[in-house]
Amino acid sequence: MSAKIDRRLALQIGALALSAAAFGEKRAFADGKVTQIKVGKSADGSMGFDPKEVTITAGDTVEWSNETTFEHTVTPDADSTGKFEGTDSLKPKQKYSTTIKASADPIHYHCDFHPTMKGTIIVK
Ligand SMILES: [Cu+2]
Repeated sequence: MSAKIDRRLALQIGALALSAAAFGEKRAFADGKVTQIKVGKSADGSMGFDPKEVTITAGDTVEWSNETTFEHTVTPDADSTGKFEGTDSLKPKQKYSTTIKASADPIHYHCDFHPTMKGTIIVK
């Protein structure tokens, strides 16, 4: 490979890296913000979701993380089926994130293993 071709290749790689960086920034902006919810422990110490209720903008991402030593699920209630997929078992230290689309009604979800664990997502 000649030095001339080497230099051309280096320029192309540089341009590619620049456009990837620009794309990355644009994408992060378009994806909206990430709202985090702890799974298993409520603010009051009981088993639940923390925060119990979040208000987000359509297109935002919600990320649940299991910070307990128990398995839980993040499952849409019957009235919110199809609003997001949800999980089977979310094991300790596992995370689940999904993008939430517009929803006129509040989205309700629960944990299949612990019926008292309930959460709400309000989409503005
Ligand atoms: Cu649970």
